[in-house]
Amino acid sequence: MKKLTMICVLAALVVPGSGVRAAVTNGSFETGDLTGWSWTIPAGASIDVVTSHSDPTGTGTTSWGPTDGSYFALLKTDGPGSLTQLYQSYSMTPGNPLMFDYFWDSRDYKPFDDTATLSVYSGVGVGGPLVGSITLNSVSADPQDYWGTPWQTWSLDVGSAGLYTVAFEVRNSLDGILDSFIGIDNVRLDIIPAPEAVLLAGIGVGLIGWLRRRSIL
Ligand SMILES: [Ca+2]
Ligand SMILES: [Ca+2]
Repeated sequence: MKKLTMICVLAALVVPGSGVRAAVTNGSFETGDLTGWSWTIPAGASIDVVTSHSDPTGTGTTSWGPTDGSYFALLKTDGPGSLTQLYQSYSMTPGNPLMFDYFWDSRDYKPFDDTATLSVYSGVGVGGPLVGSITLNSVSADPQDYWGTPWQTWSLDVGSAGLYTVAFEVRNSLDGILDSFIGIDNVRLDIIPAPEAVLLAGIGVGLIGWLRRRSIL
């Protein structure tokens, strides 16, 4: 509890003049590029801003367009254990969740357990303490190999006001032959009316609550 208080105080001190945005910058990628975002792209991996994506040999959903506007971000991993990250920092307060649209396009099969995760770090950047992380999808949990999901809307609420970095992540497993993808669009800070909010799980001593709202398609 003492540590938590210290983190919040530190965040309050860092916010002024740090360049951290209260709102999301280019959350729908309508600039056609990654303006406003930071990233980690290992060798062979990629993050592109695209108008469409398809996986003709996949199972489940196999083609995607943007959920908002004309563009979305497409993250690809590569190499054993390589982690591709796309992130931005926000001053967040309880009841004002970060919402985003997301899909998963696995190009791999069991036991090559590629995974997509959402991680939250304290402060600016991904070098700070990890507040919480959740697996959005993984090959081992998919109903079929080479699985793709429709776009889904997720939201992330915090239990304590502070400065956080939210990272969308895709990781390769065991080999670098069959890479997996995630798509991200329409990232925004929003207010969910209480009756619509359904708490799935708590992470980190109630600091973060993760909400899953609905599927779009
Ligand atoms: Ca968009
Ligand atoms: Ca793989």
